[in-house]
Amino acid sequence: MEKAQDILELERRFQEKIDNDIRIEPNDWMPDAYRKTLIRQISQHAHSEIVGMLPEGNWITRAPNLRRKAVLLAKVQDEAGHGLYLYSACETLGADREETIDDLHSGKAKYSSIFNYPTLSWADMGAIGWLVDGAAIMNQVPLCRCSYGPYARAMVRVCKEESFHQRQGFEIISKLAQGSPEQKEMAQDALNRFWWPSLMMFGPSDDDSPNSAQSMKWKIKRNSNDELRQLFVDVTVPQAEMIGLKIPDNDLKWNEATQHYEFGEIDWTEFWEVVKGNGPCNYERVETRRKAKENGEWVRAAAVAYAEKKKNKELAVEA
Ligand code: FAQ
Repeated sequence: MEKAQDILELERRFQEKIDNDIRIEPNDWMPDAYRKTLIRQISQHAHSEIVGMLPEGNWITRAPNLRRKAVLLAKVQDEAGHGLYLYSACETLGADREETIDDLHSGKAKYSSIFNYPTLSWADMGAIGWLVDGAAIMNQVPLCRCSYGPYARAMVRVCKEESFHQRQGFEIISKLAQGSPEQKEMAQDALNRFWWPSLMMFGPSDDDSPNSAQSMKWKIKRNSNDELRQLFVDVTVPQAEMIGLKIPDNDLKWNEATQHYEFGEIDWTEFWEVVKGNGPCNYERVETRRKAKENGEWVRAAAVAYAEKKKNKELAVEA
């Protein structure tokens, strides 16, 4: 057992490394609370990538042409890859992958609120790429400088792919916005439905974010929830104007003095309801993932049986 003084010294050295921007690696000493916070954030992030495949997966069979279908398929596969890097990063902290996934299936684990909204039209594929991937990049670019090495390195590749996703979404939405009146209406409707949930992706406002202060001290998070949300609004509003769509916020206005957009109040009651499991698609999303695991049981059993048979054969040859 480490003595209390030893732990204080270890903690002091740990924080010193963080303050000097020296990365923490899996075998380094770290406080339990740092490990727990990372497991919490990275596993939620992994679940978000995996559940995040579902709203877009819904449109793969109905993409309007072969090019759109191939691109959407590739994007959804990328999200699966992101989930796998992140589950691996979580394992480097000692988390058990199966238990982590079971927590998602039992409803114990959180994942991003945004994926509990339905995708009602093809334009939603544009809105998701443009807004949801756009918000994800804004939040994930600073995570490339996270103090924990495996998470930071995973984020570098994830951000490159997300930036392709954002552009493909913007291309879809801008084509629709320049199309027939019906297409433009579809694009506007998708923006109307996805705008506020996209702002909610950044999490509660700084005053109501219990984890932010410590996560910033540990340099897990480099910016606060509100800072990133503001950046997202500042970047996205001119993009909407450029393609002739209207952000659904009557309070939105440019502030010359601050050089930022002011925007209306987020419906935090809706946000917390969705986080608690009461959003439009929470039940359906978790149930789909649970069934996917159940239906894949025979594949895993066959793979294990094959591996055991192969091992026994090798042992017999050695004997
Ligand atoms: N939804 O104290 P904070 C993507 C929870 S990936 C649900 O501020 P923190 C790619 C939070 O967990 C999108 N829950 O927490 C893609 C905490 O609960 P806990 C996911 C939320 O961790 C695109 C409580 O509220 N990205 O989109 C949400 O310091 C297209 C208090 O909040 C990441 O996960 C929310 N929106 O800051 C895939 C990025 N917000 O755990 C497919 C990494 C907050 O104490 C298609 N994560 N909560 O019980 C982060 O940067 C942070 O975890 C935040 C939250 C900023 C999300």
